Amino acid sequence: MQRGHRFPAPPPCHGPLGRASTTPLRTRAGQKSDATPPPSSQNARHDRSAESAMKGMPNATTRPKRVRRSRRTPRDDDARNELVWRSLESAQQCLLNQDYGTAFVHYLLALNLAPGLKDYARESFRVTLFKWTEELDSLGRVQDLFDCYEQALELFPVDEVIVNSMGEHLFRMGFRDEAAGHFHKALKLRPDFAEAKENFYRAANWLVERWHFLMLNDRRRNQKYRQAIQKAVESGCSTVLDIGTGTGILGMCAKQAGAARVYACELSKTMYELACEVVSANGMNGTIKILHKKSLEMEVPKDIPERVSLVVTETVDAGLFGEGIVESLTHAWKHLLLPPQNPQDPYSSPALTGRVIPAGATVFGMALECSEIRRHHRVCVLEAGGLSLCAMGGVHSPVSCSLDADDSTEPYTTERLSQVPGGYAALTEPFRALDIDFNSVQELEGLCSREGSRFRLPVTRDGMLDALAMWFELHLDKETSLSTGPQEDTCWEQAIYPVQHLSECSLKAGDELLVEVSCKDSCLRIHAIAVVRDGLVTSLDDSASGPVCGQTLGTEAELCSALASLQTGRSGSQHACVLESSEIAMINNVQYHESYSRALEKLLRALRASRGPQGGEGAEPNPLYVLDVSEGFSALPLMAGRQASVKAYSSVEKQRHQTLLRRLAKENGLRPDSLEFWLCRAGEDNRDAASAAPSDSGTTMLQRPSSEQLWSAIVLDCVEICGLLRQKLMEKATLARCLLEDGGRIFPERIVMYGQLVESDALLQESAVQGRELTLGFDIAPFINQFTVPVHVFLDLSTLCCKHLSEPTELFVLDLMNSSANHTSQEVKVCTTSAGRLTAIPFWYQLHLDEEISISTFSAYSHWKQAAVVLQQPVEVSAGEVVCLSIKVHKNSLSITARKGEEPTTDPTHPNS
Ligand code: 44T
Repeated sequence: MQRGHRFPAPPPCHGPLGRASTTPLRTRAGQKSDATPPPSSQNARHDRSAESAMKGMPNATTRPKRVRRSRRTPRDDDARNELVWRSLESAQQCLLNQDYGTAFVHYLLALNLAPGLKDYARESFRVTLFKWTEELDSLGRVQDLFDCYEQALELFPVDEVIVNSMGEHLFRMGFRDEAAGHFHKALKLRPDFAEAKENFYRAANWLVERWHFLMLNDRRRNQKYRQAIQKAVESGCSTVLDIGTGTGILGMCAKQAGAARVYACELSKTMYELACEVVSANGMNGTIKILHKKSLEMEVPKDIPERVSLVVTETVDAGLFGEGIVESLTHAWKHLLLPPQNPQDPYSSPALTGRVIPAGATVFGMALECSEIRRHHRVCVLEAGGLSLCAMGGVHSPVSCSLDADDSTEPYTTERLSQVPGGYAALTEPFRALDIDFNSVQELEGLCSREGSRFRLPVTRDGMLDALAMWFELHLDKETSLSTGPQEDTCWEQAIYPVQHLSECSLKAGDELLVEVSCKDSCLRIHAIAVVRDGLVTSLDDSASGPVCGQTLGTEAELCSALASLQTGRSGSQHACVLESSEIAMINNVQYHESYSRALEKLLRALRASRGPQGGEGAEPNPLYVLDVSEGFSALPLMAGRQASVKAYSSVEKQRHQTLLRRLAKENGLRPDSLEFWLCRAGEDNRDAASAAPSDSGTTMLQRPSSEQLWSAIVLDCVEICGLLRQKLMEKATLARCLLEDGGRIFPERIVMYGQLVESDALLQESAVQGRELTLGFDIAPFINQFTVPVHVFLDLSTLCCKHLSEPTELFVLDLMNSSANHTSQEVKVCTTSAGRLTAIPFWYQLHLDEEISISTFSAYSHWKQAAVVLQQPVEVSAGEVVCLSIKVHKNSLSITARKGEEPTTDPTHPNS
């Protein structure tokens, strides 16, 4: 639910691409930071001298010179051959000795001297390169690492494995644009290269956010923008700047409307390149000047030769200001636009004055009850799996706009309220929270310095105050507006400000809710301050418990003085702890904890029984060891640690998570030694092992509890919140199996993936620009659709607009206790239950903890979201027809293709074909 973590943000990356979540590549507003490359930029790498290129090599003081000699004598040739063979031999020997750096230097020398041997040595060269760069990576020698790749690519410029692998390093280090380029190239070299394909999709998801498709498919929005631009240009605005041009669409509208000169800027490199392609494909090459720049960095005449008469922009997010429109327009008025029209002179020429589309906006707000928002932002249960959770009281999510919120918090999250699972109830009427005139630089500048405005909202029905929501009407000009409201038929989401006060807040019809709307750090904020009931003001401030300010109110002045005496803002509870909203939803997932608690108890009881009585009277039996390697916060070790003679190990890394677990352990009467933190131990006892693979704590963690002990149970976190299986899951399971005592188990022991055939227009809309028609008459689809990805994540299947064409069907099984295979390839026949256009196959998992107990990742209170494969080509089906699904799981990438039952499969290598 948190912005930047839910759809349309991409899934977090693990495994080969590292843990993207630890690389802060997104700004608060969700903008990509590819405008500011990390320290060692592409150019820096290209500008390097040959000397610095040698830094990547150990024991190397001189670069193998590629001196071209005009004439060679036979003696020279002999000497050269001798050198080549000796180098090759040394390379192989070093490779065997795991001295990869030296092996790499020898290979470079040999193959540069004798290119004819490249094919012969290719495989070993690749292994050497990968091993050596892995080592450089773990030593943090980034520059050296890329030097090696560049040298390797000079030798093997069309080796798709090397190209792809370099892309993986680039991606992990934050050069996402360049990484995507490498994956794309690798795929061009070998179109069926599964790893490169998965990597490309992952990068595409980062680089071109899915809402681009929604916006381009929103015909009404496109037409309204075009109309407003056309009118402005026809009225005389002849020079135009499109800020945040995306695919270039608004700039092209201006040009088409007859603007004399059009400029456009775009901060994302990928989008900038896309805009260049689109503009040129539409025959406007050279007529629109596109800059890869943030508008705030633009100057006249350096970047554009003149001030413009019209700025067009759609740099607005669900919270209106989150893409920085206030700063961009303030800057544009000062540096890029002609002076505004003088109100005293309404007839001044539009060609000599400046104006902005959109001209302004009106923001609306509303209070609401919504159980889905509640369960993601506050702990609602007091007990789970037999554990008391009272110590969780102070936990809150990182979405908060209270006054003392720090950098780690977001002021709002987003939600499409019309589709929120479980629905919502409005507790007040929508109210007009703010009006902003984008044509007034004074208003733009004053926005953040102005005092917050307070509103008294009559409560219209009883309910729990879970959130305040905001949306807006964007006034393109005097006649045309676009609304992002929850009632509209729009693809826009609304900004959600969860109410996170310690005590629940029940409102009653007839109450008055006092809210404050303000603008801080260029973000709109809305904050519930107090409730007025029967003339009594109750503060909603957390520093107070219950009604702090019982004051009878008569006049407005009395209310004001009562409010003034109320402190606003969270004063900070002693026990406050921030958990991700998905972690809070997990705590609230009672069924998940009950299931784990029962399964763990069953297993541990059985193991204890099988060991029989131990030691003498009063002697401590040997403990049973339980390890939970969940990602992020997990209370499961407490469920194990609660039982007699169990030592439970948690792998939570963050200090605040450990503190919270200790507090819970104490509250639940666990003995202090029954809960331990595995990472602290792993750090102390196995420092070498841990530092050898810093990017993969998951597998580093998988070790014996101590040299002479094995685990009784290992809890593996198999499914990411976004709905995909975790990377390297089967490798981890294989490793975990080796560390289990006799009778020990992995939880879950088996995962069954289910899927369902559906017709969903909604999924298509956010997957690619639809239809054969041009977009506003422009050819855009083929370019942006290159960034289409087949797997959609973070879906709420319960509210996805779709028609079911089949029953849920088992697609495949992963046996974590048995198979060592990490890929599966399978054909499944599904019988359709209704006719329709099969466009997508949503999928989810049943996690079997043991024979009897299982958990679904698609249940009413699940903390997991679901995912779906969107088919490249829809398949028309009639009711009762059989559809054959060909499912391939390779490492972590899943692909599903569908064909009608009777059609022969096109894959001759398929085992079932
Ligand atoms: N999301 C809408 C936000 N930019 C739209 O790089 C609505 C989200 C949304 N370039 C569901 C539905 C919807 N100078 O490419 C981006 C961005 C660029 C700038 C140069 C600047 N100062 C900026 C600021 C942003 O502008 C483009 C558009 S931002 C639009 C945000 C369908 N979820």
